[in-house]
Amino acid sequence: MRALLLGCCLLIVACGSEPQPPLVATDVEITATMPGGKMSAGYLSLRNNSDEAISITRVTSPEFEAVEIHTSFIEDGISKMRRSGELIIAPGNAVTLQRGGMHLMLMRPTGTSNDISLSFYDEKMLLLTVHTSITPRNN
Ligand SMILES: [Cu+2]
Repeated sequence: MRALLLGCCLLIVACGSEPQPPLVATDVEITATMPGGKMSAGYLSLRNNSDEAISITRVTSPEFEAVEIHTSFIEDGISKMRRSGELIIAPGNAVTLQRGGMHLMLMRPTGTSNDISLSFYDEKMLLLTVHTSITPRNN
């Protein structure tokens, strides 16, 4: 009986009862769409507190029809962007999505809500859901 109990405890530890959640988002900013526009950009930092690389392959939001992970780059002096595949965060590392670099492209708002939720998935499951508000455009 004792052996069985010990076995259960080990199993729980092995499954990762870590003090911190494996993936943490900070400094989340969602830009307002341009007047008449259909796109917002999302910036944030994602920290991987786990012992394994995290690969984000899909981001969704009920407030937008589509969310893509994009990379900005300069080509012939012009700032462009392309859709990038997965977003990989090494164990113990953080990745910052920011202006001029990787960002989230939030396309075609489904309504007029300023309250946004973003869900981050890997190949298998939901990793994290973040709730935030659109940052007002100051012009
Ligand atoms: Cu983009």
